[in-house]
Amino acid sequence: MNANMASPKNIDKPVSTNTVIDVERIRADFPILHQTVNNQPLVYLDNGATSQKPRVVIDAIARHYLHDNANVHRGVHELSMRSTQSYDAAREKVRSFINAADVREIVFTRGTTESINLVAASFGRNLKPGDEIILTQLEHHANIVPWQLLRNHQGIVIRVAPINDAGELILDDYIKLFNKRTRLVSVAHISNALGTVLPVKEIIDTAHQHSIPVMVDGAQAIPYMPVDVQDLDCDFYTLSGHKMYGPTGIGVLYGKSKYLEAMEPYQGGGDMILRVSFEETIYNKPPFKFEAGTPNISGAIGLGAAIDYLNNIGMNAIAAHEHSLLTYAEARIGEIPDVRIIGTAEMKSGILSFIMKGVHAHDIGTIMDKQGVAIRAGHHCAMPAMEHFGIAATARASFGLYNTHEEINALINAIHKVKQVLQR
Ligand code: 7TS
Repeated sequence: MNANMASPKNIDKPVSTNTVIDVERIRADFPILHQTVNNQPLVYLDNGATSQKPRVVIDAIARHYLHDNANVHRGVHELSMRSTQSYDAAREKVRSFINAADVREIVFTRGTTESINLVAASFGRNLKPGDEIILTQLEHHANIVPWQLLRNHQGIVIRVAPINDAGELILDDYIKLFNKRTRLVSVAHISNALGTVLPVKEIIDTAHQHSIPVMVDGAQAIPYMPVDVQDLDCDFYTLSGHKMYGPTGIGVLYGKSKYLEAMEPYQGGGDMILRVSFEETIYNKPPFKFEAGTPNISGAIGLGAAIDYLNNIGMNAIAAHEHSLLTYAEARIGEIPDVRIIGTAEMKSGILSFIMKGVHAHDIGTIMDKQGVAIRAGHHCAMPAMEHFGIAATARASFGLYNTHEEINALINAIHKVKQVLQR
């Protein structure tokens, strides 16, 4: 486990204090895992892209549609009240999970991509030509392109904090990027391409010394380790439900109230208003101000069920388990000639990117699929990070709470098979 973790001390009960997990019991909760692919047992190691869903999440969504489905907030009838109650309960579960101070700081979105676009559009609206934001070389495209859109329209300047050859942020260089025009820092908590856990506390402390707010892209961190937004003191935090064993199409923007209250709405429509006339519209308060239209009700309910599931297992236990898988996988992969790990940061999550001499990453992925091993191959929507290493793509195995050490053996065997087939 890594020392960069936020303390889970403030997270409300019920939270498991487990330090180990019973993987076989957990695997029984995930129906999809029990199948063969290409006549081999499925070994799902593409959790960084999306995780599989436990039955409790699938059941919560089904239950909603089977028994309670109605629109939220608008109805006086029983089903609408049930639906609203479940939707509100899901928001409270998110609040508690990340230890936000207030439920009004939890905005439901489509996912991390939309959360970042929301901040770029709404917070970004007040930025002036020449104002600067700081990103890092490690960012997912979701934390690059929205800022370029803003640059195109408003002439902001994007400054990029560099990384070293281990894939770690060079903090000294980051600190030097601050000046009078700096307005926001936006950084990944964990790099999806390399697995680096960024020192977000130091990043945030530095920015706050300059009175600059920080957004943390938590898409990869949230399913991996305990996150306490008050302890981090981040100003915005984003997450995607589908990477944390919940459904697709739902995510969260956490924002400190002082920022959410000052920001203009992102989209206009129903539910985000208090009163509308053709002359004037009075907006609703956060979070509703940022949730125009009928929300993803079943998605929020499914996300709430995923949070209950994670709390029962315990985030410390999950991080310890995935870290143990990483350590084992790195040791075993290190024994294979011509294979190089990309991303060797001291602080890493359960993400293992690698390349093989003379073999394209996509070919690695395709041959591994024939062995039933699902990984991702490509630039992982982090082209600037790839560029740092002078490569176009990597093969990436990303671990989840249900993966086993035996599956790492299957991964290693599949890599040997790739060598056999392609390096003859
Ligand atoms: N930020 C990070 C760090 C990510 O890993 C991803 C998705 C996103 C943002 C975007 O999240 P979304 O849920 O809005 O799509 N990462 C990946 C990946 O590594 N493989 O597929 C998607």
